[in-house]
Amino acid sequence: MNNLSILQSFPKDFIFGVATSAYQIEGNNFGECGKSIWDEFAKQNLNGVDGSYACNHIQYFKDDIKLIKDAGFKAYRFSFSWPRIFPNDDNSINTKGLDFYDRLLDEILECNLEPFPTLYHWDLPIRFNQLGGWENKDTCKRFADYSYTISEKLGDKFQKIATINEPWCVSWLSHYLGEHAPGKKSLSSATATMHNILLAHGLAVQALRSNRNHQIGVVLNNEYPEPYSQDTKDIEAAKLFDSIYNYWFADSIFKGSYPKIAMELLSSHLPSNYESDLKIISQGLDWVGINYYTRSIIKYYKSDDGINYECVRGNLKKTDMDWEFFPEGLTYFLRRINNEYNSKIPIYITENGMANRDLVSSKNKVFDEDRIEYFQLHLIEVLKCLNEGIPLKGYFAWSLLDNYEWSFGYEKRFGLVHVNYKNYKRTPKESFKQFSKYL
Ligand code: GCO
Repeated sequence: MNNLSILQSFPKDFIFGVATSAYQIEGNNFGECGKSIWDEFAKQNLNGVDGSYACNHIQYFKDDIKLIKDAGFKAYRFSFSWPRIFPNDDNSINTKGLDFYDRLLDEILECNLEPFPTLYHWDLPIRFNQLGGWENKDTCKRFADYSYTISEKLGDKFQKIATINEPWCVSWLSHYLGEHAPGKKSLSSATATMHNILLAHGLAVQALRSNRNHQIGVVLNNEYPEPYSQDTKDIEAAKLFDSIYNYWFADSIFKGSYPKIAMELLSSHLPSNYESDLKIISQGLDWVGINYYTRSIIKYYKSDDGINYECVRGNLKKTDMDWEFFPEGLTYFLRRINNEYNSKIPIYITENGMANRDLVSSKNKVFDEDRIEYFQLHLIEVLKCLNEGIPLKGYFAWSLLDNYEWSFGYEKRFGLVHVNYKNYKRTPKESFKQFSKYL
C-alpha cells in the first residue's frame, strides 16, 4: 500500500515544500511581461504552445499559496521572471512586474511559509538572444545587475535565494541537444554556455552579497549514469556522460576546476581566460539544491565530435516522461555531494517528482497512485541519508501544479494539484492529500 506516512519519521526541523517556476505557471500575457527565448522557441518548434496563459498564477496566486499552506508545507520554491521585471530594451523596470513579486512574497510570509526564490529558471529575455544569449559573456554581467536589483528591491522579504536552476539544462540540453530554448546544436555553443552560466552564477553571488547578507545557493540537476554493459566502451561512455552532466557543474562550483574527462573534449571551446573566472565561480555558498528524477543508461555511440555516447531507457517502472523509477540514484548523489567535496554544505532536494497520466474521476477526484509511490520511494532514500548524517535540510516536491512542461507543452502533468487549463480550476490530487494528511 502506497502512502506517505514516512513523512512522520522526519525530524521536526526538516522542511517540506513545493516548487514551481515562473514561465511554467504565471502566464506571461498578464502584467506587461516581456518576451523570453521560450516564447520564440515555442513559436518555431512547438506550434506556438507557450507560457502565455499557463496556470494563470498571476491571477490565482493567493489561492495557490493558500493551498500550500493548508497542506502543511513550510516552504515555497518559485522563480522570478527576468523578462517580467525587465521587459524593455532600455532596461527600465516594469513596476507591475516588481509589484507582483512584492505581493507574492507578502502572501508567502503571511502564510508562514519560507520563500525559496530562484533568479533564473530559463526565461532569458529575448533581447539578449539577439546578442548571443548565454554565449555572450555580457549576458552574465546583465544577470548580475538584475540579481542586484532583486536583492535591493525585494531582498528584505527572503533570506535564501538560488542563482541558477539546472545549469546543465541551460547549456547542454539547450545548446548541444537543442531540446530547449534557444534550440542550438553545437558543441562550441554548448561549452561556451556551460562556462558562462557558471560565471553568471558567480557574478550574481557577488552582486547579491554586495547588497545584503543573503543565504545563497545554486540548484544542480543530477542524472545517474548507468553503463549499458560491462564493456569498457560503455563504461567509458558513462564516465564521459557523468563528467559533462554531473561533475562539470559541481566540480567548478565546489573545487574551482573542470573535470578532466570532459575537458579532453571541451577545453578547446572554452574562453582563453576561463581559469580566472573559476575563482568567481567557486565562491563559497551557503547551501546547495539538488534536483533529481531518474537514471540514464549510457551506451557507446560513435560521434564525429567525440561525444561518443547515447542515452537509452531501461526496463524499470516508468513515469509519463518515460523516466525510470530509480530512487537509489538520489542517495548516490546526496552521498557524493557530501563526501567528494568535503564542504559539509547544507543540502536541499529542490526538485523531485513525476509526470503521470492521472485518473480524473467525475466526482472531482484525481487518482495518482504511482506518484504517491514515487514520492514514498524517494523519501525512504532521503531518510536513509539523513540517518547517515548527511546535512539534509529540506525536500521540495516538483510540482505544486500541473504546468507548462517545456517542449512537452501541457501534456505532461507533474502537479500535486490538477489544473484544468480551460477554467484554471485547481483540484488537489490524492498525492496532495497524502502530504496534507501526514504533514
Ligand atoms: C527542472 C525543471 C522543471 C521541470 C521538471 C520536470 O528544473 O528540470 O525545473 O522546470 O518541469 O524538472 O521536467
